[in-house]
Amino acid sequence: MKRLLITGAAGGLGSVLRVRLSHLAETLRLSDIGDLGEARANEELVPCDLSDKAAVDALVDGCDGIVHFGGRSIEDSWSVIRSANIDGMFNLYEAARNHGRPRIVFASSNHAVGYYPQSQRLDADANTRPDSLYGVSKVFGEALASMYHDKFGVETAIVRIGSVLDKPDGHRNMSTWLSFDDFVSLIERVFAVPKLGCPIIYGASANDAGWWDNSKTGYLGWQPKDNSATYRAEIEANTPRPPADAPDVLYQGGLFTAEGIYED
Ligand code: NAI
Ligand code: 15L
Repeated sequence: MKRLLITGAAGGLGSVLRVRLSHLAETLRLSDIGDLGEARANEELVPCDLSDKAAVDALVDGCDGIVHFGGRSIEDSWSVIRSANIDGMFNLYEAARNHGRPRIVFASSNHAVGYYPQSQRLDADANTRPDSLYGVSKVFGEALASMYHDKFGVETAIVRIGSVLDKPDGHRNMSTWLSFDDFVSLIERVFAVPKLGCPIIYGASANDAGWWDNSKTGYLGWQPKDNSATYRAEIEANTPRPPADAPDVLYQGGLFTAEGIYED
């Protein structure tokens, strides 16, 4: 494609994937409210606050695809969540509707289903059970993507990301781990398939201890290769196991279920 927009490009995922996804487009348009550093050869930097509707409209103009990482990525007060994740999503989808309906990868989260017990296996048809205002904002984003698909034909890969890390570093993310390599291969498939639709995909590697079933999105041809089991001995040796009644052991969303409501 000619131009791929990555929002949240200064963040943890964006700063790695701006390099790992550069082959997907002639030009990467990188955006954030944070410091984006220097532009590399095929990059253009467009700072933008997602809550600014006019700025987001201009940001999306001319883009053939979008990887939407921008927004608050953990629990926070409602005003912060609303501005970045609710208003920001609406502004992005309005801009996509106005500018040629580019295909979108939406970084949803396991926290959209975080209150499910770890004993339960989920597929794309599971009802949402958000564990935080952050999780509620991801449920909103998923609903918005679905509506813009049905009403206007904007295609979105809704990726309920687990935990993207170089390697798993705790017992819970033996189940939730998504390697960078597997995430890159998923995004490649999203932009390669002729027809995407608006699927829900669980963003996890091929972990033996996984909780999620992606069989409904087999048509994407995504085959994650990494498996947290490679690191099991290391985790067992170095990381104390939390008590059996700890949120990190009971719920898929782990400690997010124990968050209160934050004041501004
Ligand atoms: P991050 O917090 O490191 O990056 C998010 C970026 O969004 C930051 O650079 C921040 O400056 C930017 N941002 C925040 N508010 C903004 C606004 N109003 N306008 C423009 N930019 C704004 O988060 P990370 O880890 O890179 O995650 C990226 C996305 O993936 C987030 O949407 C997060 O919710 C989602 N996700 C990440 C997971 C992970 O394992 N890292 C797991 C599940 C979901
Ligand atoms: C998320 O949604 C967060 O953005 C990330 O920072 C991690 O907490 C991840 O979920 C997780 O559940 O490990």
